[in-house]
Amino acid sequence: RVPARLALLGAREARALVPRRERDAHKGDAGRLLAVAGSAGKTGAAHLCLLGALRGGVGLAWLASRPEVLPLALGGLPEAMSLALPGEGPLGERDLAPLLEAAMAVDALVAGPGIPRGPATGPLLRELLARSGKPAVLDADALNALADAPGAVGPLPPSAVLTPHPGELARLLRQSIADVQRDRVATAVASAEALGCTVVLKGARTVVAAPGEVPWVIPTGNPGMATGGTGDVLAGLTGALLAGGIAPFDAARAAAWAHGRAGDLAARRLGERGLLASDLAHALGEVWVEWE
Ligand code: NPW
Ligand code: AMP
Ligand code: MG
Repeated sequence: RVPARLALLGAREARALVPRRERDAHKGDAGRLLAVAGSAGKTGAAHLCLLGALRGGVGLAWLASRPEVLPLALGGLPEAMSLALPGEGPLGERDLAPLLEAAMAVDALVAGPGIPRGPATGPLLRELLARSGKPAVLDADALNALADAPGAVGPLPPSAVLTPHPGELARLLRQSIADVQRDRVATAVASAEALGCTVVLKGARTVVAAPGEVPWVIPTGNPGMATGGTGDVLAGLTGALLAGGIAPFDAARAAAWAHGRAGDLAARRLGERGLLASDLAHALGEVWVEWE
């Protein structure tokens, strides 16, 4: 269905979604985040996700991944902590117990960037969200894992934030990428209604939709962001805002806006061509300077 209207998220509106830190805040107030990310060939996805979360202002962040991934993913990131998931191969049933225990000690979850997936990964993630009750960002291969299950992809908890690019949303909806892109706002709205949670349809002019809400279009960002790893930074940043207690739809909109603005500031210095995902993550600091 075509939405009645849509709204363009302005700088002041985005900024108003992220409260200033209280003068007496401690790291627990800033929020604790558990990120399930990374695999042997994709340690960088986990690194960038954690970097996005830490530059996004999270108080404490843990990476949960296979043991051999951790040293590579967390190299150069001494602020992050880790949880080794014993064993090897795709994430599945046996990973539920350690993940659930860790999830109960944090304020929000991120799952997906670079994770190894198999037939049991989608059910594991659904179980983790349902049993922990924590707000969660699902990105990248967490979305593909949900799409791997046969039949239509069923609803998720309302506190979930999905951050698909058009290829990932096409897989989830069992449509073509052209179908998704034909009317991005209508597709984002329909998928948020069908999945029962916030959907961030990424790409030039990101659309953020949630059930019963007017969809918002994010005007920040540039084609320099079309480079590996920028989406992983967004997943971590969104998780940081969720962990800080911001409601899912607000966290999703603020994160998408700030992520695009950081991309714009970094591209001014490095050029669209020179921009790296890690530059974008570090430029989040410049966005917070503007906002604070
Ligand atoms: P095409 O064919 O290029 O035109 P995949 P991925 C389409 C991790 N990473 N508009 C695209 O289209 C991620 O976290 C690890 C239109 C293609 O069909 C994931 O876990 C990195 N189409 C995993 O790798 C750095 C668009 O989607 C498909 C589109 C795979 O993620 C890289 C590609 O998507 C990466 O972040 C758009 N705006 N955007 C690391 N350093 O460790 C995408 N498509 O197959 O899901 O592959 O996104 O690279
Ligand atoms: P991913 O494909 O998961 O790495 O995510 C790519 C990130 O870069 C998303 O946040 C996109 O919205 C952003 N991005 C990619 N291409 C563009 C573009 N041409 N204009 C604005 N943002 C973009
Ligand atoms: Mg991605």
